[in-house]
Amino acid sequence: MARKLERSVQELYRDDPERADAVAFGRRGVLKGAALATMGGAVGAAIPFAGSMPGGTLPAIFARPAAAQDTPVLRMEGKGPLILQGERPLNAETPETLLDEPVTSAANMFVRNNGGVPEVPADPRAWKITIDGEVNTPLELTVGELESRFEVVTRQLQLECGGNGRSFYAPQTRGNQWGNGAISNGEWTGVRLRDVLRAAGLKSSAVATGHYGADPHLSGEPGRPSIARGMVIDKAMAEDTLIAFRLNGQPIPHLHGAPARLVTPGWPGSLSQKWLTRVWVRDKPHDGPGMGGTSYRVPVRPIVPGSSNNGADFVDMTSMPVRSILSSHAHGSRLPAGTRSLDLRGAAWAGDQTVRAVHASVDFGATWTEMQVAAPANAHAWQRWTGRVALPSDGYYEVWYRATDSEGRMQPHQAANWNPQGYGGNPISRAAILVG
Ligand SMILES: Nc1nc2c(c(=O)[nH]1)N[C@H]1C(S)=C(S)[C@@H](COP(=O)(O)O)O[C@H]1N2
Ligand SMILES: [Mo]
Repeated sequence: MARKLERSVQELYRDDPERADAVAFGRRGVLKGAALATMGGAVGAAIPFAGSMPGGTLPAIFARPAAAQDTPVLRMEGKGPLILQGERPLNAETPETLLDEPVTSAANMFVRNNGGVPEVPADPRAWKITIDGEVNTPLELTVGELESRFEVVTRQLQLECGGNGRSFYAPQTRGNQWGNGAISNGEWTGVRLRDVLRAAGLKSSAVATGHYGADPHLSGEPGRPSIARGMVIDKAMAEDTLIAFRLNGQPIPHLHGAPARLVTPGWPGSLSQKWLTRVWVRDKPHDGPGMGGTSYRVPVRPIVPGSSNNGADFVDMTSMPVRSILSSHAHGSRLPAGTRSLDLRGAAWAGDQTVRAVHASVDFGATWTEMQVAAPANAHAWQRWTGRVALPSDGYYEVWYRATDSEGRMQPHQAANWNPQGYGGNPISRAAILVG
C-alpha cells in the first residue's frame, strides 16, 4: 500500500505537479503528519528540513531530471561525455560536475553551432581574416601575421551562451534547453581585436561590428551565413575582446573555431564568432542573421510570459547576468549514511561584473551559509568557490546555491523577464542530495 502511494505521488509530480503539491503539502503549505510521510516516500527518504520546505515548489528531484540513463550523451573523439542537445546542428552542454576544473579543458567545453562545421584548412597559419567597412585601411591578415604583428595575450575568459539557463523558463521557450552548463572558462591566447581595428584605423562613422565565419548554413546554400552577429564598437574595443588562435596552450580544436575565433567574454557567446573570416565595421548596428527581433534580445518592460512578441521594443543582450554552478556534487547523488557535512565547490561569474558572494543553503533557503569566493584569475574569468555545509542527519536534502554580483544583484528565485527565446534565466539552482 505504502509503496503504491509513493509511486503514485511520484507519478503525480511528473504528470500534474500542482495537484501533487496539494496532495503532499495539503492546503496549509506546511508538511505535517501523513503528508510529510507521503512526501518522504516520494523523495525516497526522510526530509530533515521538511518544516522549511516551501509549499508550491516542486522538490528538486522532481523539478529537474537527475542525469538519467536515457539522457543522450555526446560520444566524440576529443570531447567528454557532454549532454547532447542536438546533432544537426551539433549542440552539447557540459554537466556542472565536469566543470570542476578551474580552467575548462577543451574536452569539457560545451558546443554550440548554428550551422555546419567547415572543412579543416590545409594551412591554418595562412587562414585569412578581413577587416573592412568603416576603416581607413581595409586589412586582410593571416593568422600568422596577426601573431607576429600584434601583442599576443593570454587570458582566462568566460564564454557563455546567451541562452544558458533557458530550461528554467516557464512557459518553455524555443531553443536548446540548456541548464547552467553552456559556459566555459578556457585560457585563450590571441591578439586584441582593438589593436587590429586600430591598425585598420576606425573612421568616426564606426559604431558597430559584424562578424562572419566559414561554417556552412544548414540549407547548404553557398555563402549564406548560419549566424553573423555584431556588437557596439565599445565592446569590440574592450581590453578582453580577442581574436584567439590558441586554447589552453594548444591550437584551438576545430569544433571550437580554429584556426581563429573571436572571444567576447561576458557577453552572449554568439558574439564569439568561430572560424572567423571577416569583421565588418559598420556605421549602424549590424543586421546579419541573429540580430534584431527576438534574437539575443530581451524586453525592456516585462511582457506576459508565453505571449508572442516581435521584439520591436527589445534591447540587445549585453553583459550576461550573475550565475553559479555546483561542480562537486551532481544533482540526484546519493551519499553514504552518516555523512554529516558536504564540502561544496563550484564556480560563479557575472558577465562584465565580478562576483561578490556565493551562498548555499541545505534547509530550503531558511538559512544560508556564505562560501569562500576566490578572486578571478583576471577580469572576465569565472571565480571558483568552496565551502562546507552541515547536515543534521540522513535524509533528503537540496543544496541551493546562488551568487551575488559586484553590483549587489542576486540570482532570483525564478527565471525572470520571460522572453520568447529564453535569454537571461539565472534562478537559484537546487541540487537534490540523498544521504543514506
Ligand atoms: N561561426 C560561428 N560562430 C559561432 C557560432 C556559430 O554557430 N557559428 N555559435 C555561437 C554561439 S551561439 C556560441 S554560444 C558560441 C559557442 O562556442 P563553442 O561551441 O566553442 O563553445 O560560439 C558562437 N560562435
Ligand atoms: Mo549561444
